[in-house]
Amino acid sequence: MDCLNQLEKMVIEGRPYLVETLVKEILKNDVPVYTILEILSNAMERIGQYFEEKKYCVADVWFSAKAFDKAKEIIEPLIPKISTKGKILLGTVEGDVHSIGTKIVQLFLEGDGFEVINLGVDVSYQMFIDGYMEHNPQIIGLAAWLDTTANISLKEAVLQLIEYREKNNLDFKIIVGGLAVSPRFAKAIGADSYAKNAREAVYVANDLLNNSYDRLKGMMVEEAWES
Ligand code: B12
Repeated sequence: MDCLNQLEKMVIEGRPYLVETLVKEILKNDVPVYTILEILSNAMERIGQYFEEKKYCVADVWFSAKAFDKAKEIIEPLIPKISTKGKILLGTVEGDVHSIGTKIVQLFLEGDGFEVINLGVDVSYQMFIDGYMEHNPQIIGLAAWLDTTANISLKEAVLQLIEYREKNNLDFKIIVGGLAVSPRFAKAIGADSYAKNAREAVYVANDLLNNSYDRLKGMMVEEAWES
């Protein structure tokens, strides 16, 4: 437990080398990878808060992102790639370089049995369409962090994907997320669903594909979508 608290602290303090040592130590003690993932997710959410409160500047955030990437590098190969639940194409929209959130969403979805193709950052609508043609996913997940990219690139990408879906008589679903997106905005631009965080993204993805999942936790998502 002490090591887990220490890990959260070291990610927040942005110390990649200590994070590497700690994650390896934690894994030796048979701690589930999912627990480590929760710790990383909490740490990164805390960093977002610190930034808002002006306790952290961009450089601090950058070091924490490096520490997060180091931990991700170690735990990613350990996440069982069962991929029985369906395929999801993920990406951060054009003009936006925020990637930590989508990486966390990817790890949570993979941990739940989805196959995820993460197109990374600065993804244009055409790249999403090309990605669909190449991988044939059941769900496409798009995210935006900046007001500008949400209002321009995300809106455009969702519009183009809906047009492409209708024109070709396809039935993939569109989920949107990221800090600049609200359930209301998601609905207004025509997305099929929205998730506030990685945990919700897992419930929403299961719900859209009618997979079984924890109904109680799913309710919270549905309430957010209704409001
Ligand atoms: C880290 C960070 C950066 C890092 C990004 C590093 C990286 N590799 O990702 C760096 C330093 C590069 C950066 C750059 C910039 N940033 Co910045 N950044 C942040 C910060 C502090 C934290 C974001 C984060 O990683 N949070 C932690 C993760 C775990 O949480 P999350 O991102 O919310 O992700 C969760 C959910 O959104 C959801 N989710 C994520 N993806 C998806 C996908 C789908 C499909 C779904 C359903 C759900 C989902 O699940 C995730 C996990 O639970 C935020 C502040 C904040 N409060 O969040 C500002 C913030 C987003 N940045 C901001 C700005 C302005 C910028 C810059 C323009 C700064 C500048 N002047 O250069 C540039 C933009 C460059 C660009 N073109 O994109 C603003 C945006 C303001 C706005 N509303 O437009 C914010 C809000 C800070 C602020 N208050 O000013 N940034």
